[in-house]
Amino acid sequence: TPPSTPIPKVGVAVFLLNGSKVLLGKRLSAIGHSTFALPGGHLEFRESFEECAAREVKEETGLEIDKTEYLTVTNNVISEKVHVVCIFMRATPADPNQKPQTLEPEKCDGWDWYEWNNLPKPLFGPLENMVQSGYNPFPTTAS
Ligand code: 8DG
Ligand code: MG
Ligand code: MG
Repeated sequence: TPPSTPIPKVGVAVFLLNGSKVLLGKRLSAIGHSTFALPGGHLEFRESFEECAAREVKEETGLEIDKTEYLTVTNNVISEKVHVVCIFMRATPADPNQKPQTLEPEKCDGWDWYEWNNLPKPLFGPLENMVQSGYNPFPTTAS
């Protein structure tokens, strides 16, 4: 194959859940510029989904995570050149009171906690699609 042939990549995005809130940041990357998205990034060679989730959240926000679990996967054809199979995980912050830091200011305008019932707009396309479909990342409480 020619070196320029595009191939699908694997992304890992993390629903970091704090009470009824979720961590979102406004993207400054070309893909989804100015939209609100979860922390996350690309799976590295030989990495587990859990390891990738912890690494990307730490690199992007400085936060340590706990209770990391696989949720679902979506196939995201984002543009002519970008196709990402995205693994969605959920986790909780190890310290719920620790403030997220903007450690990659060229990629994110800043992180904040948002109520699931009052999400900011516009959401990053793949996340918007999940919310529109009624997806809920919170654990179902025993009844
Ligand atoms: P890296 O160099 O650190 O590995 O990558 P990154 O710059 O942090 O990658 P990213 O774009 O933040 O995430 C990788 C891909 O994951 C993204 O291009 C598309 C997919 N993805 C979704 N939904 C979400 C989401 O809500 N947040 C993030 N960060 N990525 C998502 O499909
Ligand atoms: Mg990253
Ligand atoms: Mg990222």
